[in-house]
Amino acid sequence: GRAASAVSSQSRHFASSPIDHEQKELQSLARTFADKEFAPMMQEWDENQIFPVDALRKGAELGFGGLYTREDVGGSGLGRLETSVIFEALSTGCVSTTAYISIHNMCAWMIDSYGSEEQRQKYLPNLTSMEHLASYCLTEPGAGSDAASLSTTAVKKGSHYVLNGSKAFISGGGSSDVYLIMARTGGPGPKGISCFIVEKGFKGLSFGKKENKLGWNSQPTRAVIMEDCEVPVENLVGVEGQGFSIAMKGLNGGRVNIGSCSLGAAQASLEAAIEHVKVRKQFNQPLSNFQNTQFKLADMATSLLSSRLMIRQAATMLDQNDPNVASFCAMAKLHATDECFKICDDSLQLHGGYGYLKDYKVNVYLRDSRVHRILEGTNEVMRMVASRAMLSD
Ligand code: FAD
Ligand code: 2MC
Repeated sequence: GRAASAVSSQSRHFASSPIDHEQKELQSLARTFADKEFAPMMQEWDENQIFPVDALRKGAELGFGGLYTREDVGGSGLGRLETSVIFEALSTGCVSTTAYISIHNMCAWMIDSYGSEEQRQKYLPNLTSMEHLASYCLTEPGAGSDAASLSTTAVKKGSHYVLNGSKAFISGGGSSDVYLIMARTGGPGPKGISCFIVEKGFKGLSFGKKENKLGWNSQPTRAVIMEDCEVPVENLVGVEGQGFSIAMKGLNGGRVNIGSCSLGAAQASLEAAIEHVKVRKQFNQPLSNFQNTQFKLADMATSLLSSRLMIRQAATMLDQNDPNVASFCAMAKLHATDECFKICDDSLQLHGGYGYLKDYKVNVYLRDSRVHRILEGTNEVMRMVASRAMLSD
């Protein structure tokens, strides 16, 4: 793929678990891109809520639009471990923008894995180039953590399904061209849910106001509303009743991706803390001379490493189609998003009052990574998934 073949000469120190030569090259490629295209803009995109579509398309030229999508439709055909390494590196430049790319990638993978050949050929070339953008639509006002209780309906009428209902908190909502919408075609519970590809122009599809958020400001979040929305029958993904399973399998990868974005936030926050404590002096010496500072840095690096090891193990299990993958993805997401948020907060503390100023970057990493403990399944839901796997026979 494009990402796999591109090589960058720049190498950087990452406190890292073992990755091979090709993975290091991908890491370096993504970090160089993030340093050049994301990092200088991150604070402006955050402050002014700018969705940087041109930067996304530049990233797609390197293969970031379909990292784990097959190559015949323009994807990079990489594994989940490589994908995780790339999302971590990109997030050091902008967490919010990278997280949107990760959702787009999840949608492309769902069409690639469960869509018909016609759907693949129709939608994926434009998605892998990010000429078109994609959104994932599961959550509803009345169905968040209890996603299987969703109430959007899809009723088959001749050559179309007619969709009615609304989706809440949709990342990319209103800006994306393609929406993967989970809707009920059958009875209550997970088995009654189906997955549809809905295009922005389809009759009966509209959007709510842009939400004002604590972070993730470089991507719009809106409600997606369906009022007698007509979707051609050929836009059903897989078969009726398969939608919840497709949605959950997409999210296993999504949870590893979001965890990877938290790793990038923590890595960048740790790097910023190291720079700051070497330069800032109090009591006639650099902050780095105090044992509290030294121990704090050691603790931050230790929990970053444990998070990274768990995320990379879960990614490897996805690559290997391991039967226990759902609970490992859940535990990795739980651990990495909680620990990495704490690393961002510790970095802010080591910056003192300067950490609280918007002139410094650490506040953005903190705000952007806070939501990773809530979305793609709250960390309480992650505990549910992990404990159910342990307690089931
Ligand atoms: P609730 O389910 O109401 O949960 C509230 C609290 O109760 C949480 O702490 C939760 O853990 C806890 N809780 C709930 N049930 C239990 C239980 N059984 N046991 C213990 N505790 C429980 N969704 C999409 O489909 N697509 C998107 O693109 C998308 N993007 C998002 C972007 C942002 C910025 C945000 C904030 C959300 C996004 N979401 C998206 C929605 C997100 O997935 C949900 O917010 C999340 O799943 C939680 O649902 P909820 O907000 O309804 O919270
Ligand atoms: N991987 C594979 N299959 C899964 C799965 C997973 N992670 N989670 C559930 N399933 C399967 C499960 O095996 C079962 O299938 P089967 O009956 O064939 O055995 C089916 O799905 C139903 O599962 P449960 O019986 O566990 O259903 P229940 O309703 O009790 O709980 C729960 C499901 C809570 C795990 C699910 O609703 C959930 O994950 N909720 C959180 C919702 C969420 O993550 N939303 C994120 C929205 S996207 C987002 O935030 C973005 C930013 C994009």
